[in-house]
This record gives sequence, C-alpha cells and structure tokens, in this order.
Amino acid sequence: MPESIPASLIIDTLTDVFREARGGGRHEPLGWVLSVPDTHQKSVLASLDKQQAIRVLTCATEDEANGVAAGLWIGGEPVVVMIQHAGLYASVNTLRGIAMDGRVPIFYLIGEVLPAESRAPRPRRAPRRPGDDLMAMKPEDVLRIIAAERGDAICIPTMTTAPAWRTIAPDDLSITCAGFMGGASTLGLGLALSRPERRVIVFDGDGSLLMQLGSLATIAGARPRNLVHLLFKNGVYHTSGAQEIPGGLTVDFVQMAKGAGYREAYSLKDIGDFRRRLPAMLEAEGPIFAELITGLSEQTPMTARGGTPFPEQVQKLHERLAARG
Ligand SMILES: Cc1ncc(C[n+]2csc(CCOP(=O)(O)OP(=O)(O)O)c2C)c(N)n1
Ligand SMILES: [Mg+2]
Repeated sequence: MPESIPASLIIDTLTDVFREARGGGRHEPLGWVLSVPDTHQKSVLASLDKQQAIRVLTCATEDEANGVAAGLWIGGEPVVVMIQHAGLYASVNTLRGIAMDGRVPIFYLIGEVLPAESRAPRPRRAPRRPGDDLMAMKPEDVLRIIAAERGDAICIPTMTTAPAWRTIAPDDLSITCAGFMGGASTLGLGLALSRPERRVIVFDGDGSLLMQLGSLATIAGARPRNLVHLLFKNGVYHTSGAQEIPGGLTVDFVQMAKGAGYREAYSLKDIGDFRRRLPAMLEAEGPIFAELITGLSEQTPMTARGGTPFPEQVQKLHERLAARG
C-alpha cells in the first residue's frame, strides 16, 4: 500500500511553487488549481477550500481543465491541474493539442486510482450535507418507488445510486455505469435503441452528466421513445468527497434537456409527486428527462464497495436480452 502525502505538505509545496513562479511580491490569487475532483485527492481539495491564497476552480471535465490551464498560463498565471488518472486518459486529445502542439507547459498532479484489491478498507464517515436544508428527496426512497413500478425496464444506475440499487433491486436487468464517469446516459441510449420494446431508465448523477453534457443532444437527436433519463441532482460530486459541482445547485438541467430537444423535461422535489407521476413517465413517449432534487445517499461506491463485477453484469444483461427474457 503506497503511503499518501499529507494534504498540508501538498498545499505548502504548491504555495512555495506559486510564490517562486510569481518572483515574490503579493498576488491575489497566488496561483490556480484546476480540478475535476478525485476521490484520492479529497482531503487536499477540502483543505484548499479552507484557504484563500490559492484559487480552486472545479471544472466539469478534464478537457476543460486543460483548456482553462492553457488560457491562464498564456495570460501569465501560475497554474496546476489536479485530476485523476482516468481524467488524464479522458483528455488526451486536448493535452496533445495544448501541451505538445502548443508547447504550453502544464503541471499536473495526477491521483492514481489503485485496483480494488490493493485498496485498504475505509471507515464510513457521515456524509457532508450541503443540501440538507433543501428538503430534498431521499435517493433510497426514490429508488424503492422505481423498483416497485419499473416492470421489466432496464435500469442503469451510476455513482451513489449504485450501492442502494443493488440491494433494492438485485437483478440482471440492471447494469451499473462504473469506471467511465458520464457514460450512463449514452449506455442507456444504446440499450434503448437496441431494445425499443422495453423501457430503459438511466439514473444519472449531476457531476456525471456535466462530464458528457453533449449526450443530451445526442439522445434528443436519436429520439429513443423508450428512454427515461432521471437525474439525481444533489449539487455535489458525492462519490469523490462531496465537492460542489461547477455551478452547484443553480445549474438548470431541465432547461438544458428542453433546449437539446427532449420531448419532456421537468424537475421534481417531492416524493409524493414523484410517486404519482412515475407510472405516466414509464408510459409516455420519450425521451423524457426528470431532474430529481435529492439529498445525499447513505452510501457511495467508495463506502460500499462490491457488487457484481462490471464485465459480469455486461455478460449477464447481454445474455438475458439475447434470450429476450
Ligand atoms: C474522468 C473522471 N474524472 C474524475 C473522476 C472522479 N470521480 C469519481 S466519482 C465522481 C463524482 C460523481 O459525481 P455525480 O455524478 O454527481 O454523482 P454522485 O456521487 O453525486 O451521486 C468523480 C468526480 C472519474 N471517475 N472519472
Ligand atoms: Mg452529484
């Protein structure tokens, strides 16, 4: 098990590096950290949140972080990009264009996600609740209502809906989007197009949808009549440490889905309302988008590991659908 570097040491080092880059004098901010949150950097991000000198900008994708970093550097600002290794892979083309073609030097701090077997078990912590005062729906309650109504619909949870869903609805008509953040909506689109006779319900995360926002247009353009796209909007990247998503709770995904061309898009924050409307949502012509204002779930994929491994889920669903079961 590699040792982790204390957050304070990372922040002190960043401060020194930024000071040196500035060549002394007082600057506000001293330097910039561009981040797409990474679970393994969450204590550094939490500590950075508490100090004023270094400005942290959360980006929706690593591609964006690269672009903003290049703009800042060209403008003379010292900048560090703090992302995880999957994000580095995700943004290789922007990196090539900026760092290699453009010769813009970008300093990266890359968190490496270790394979599951080399991770030490983590103690469960009480989740931070930025949306506590929202009177939001409990995601577990929403999932229980879906489980009772979905019939033979294919369900695609991602992020914090994944652990609860595998307990509430343990079946092989579900497939969890894990390891490719943002992919739930397009995985759902592919399934909906391949199986027009079935409902497909995506349980998306707000941070995840921001990472592949273009999928709203792709879905609307493909017009899958059987797709219901549910967004569990909690305003944060709960799985990676509850950092606020860019724009926080003010981002209006309903307008975005409408603008993209979904047949229907609305926001729901009352559990009774959700229960009443779900049967009609499962009958109506799609694509349908519902933004569900939800609080934080009890568990995240980091506190409740396990479940059927992804390749096994793929195989099972593939076989189940081939048998038209
Ligand atoms: C390309 C990439 N960048 C960053 C991450 C780190 N990461 C894992 S989970 C997560 C947050 C997911 O947030 P959201 O979709 O809002 O779901 P929630 O946890 O709030 O349910 C992040 C940023 C990742 N998995 N992949
Ligand atoms: Mg979220």
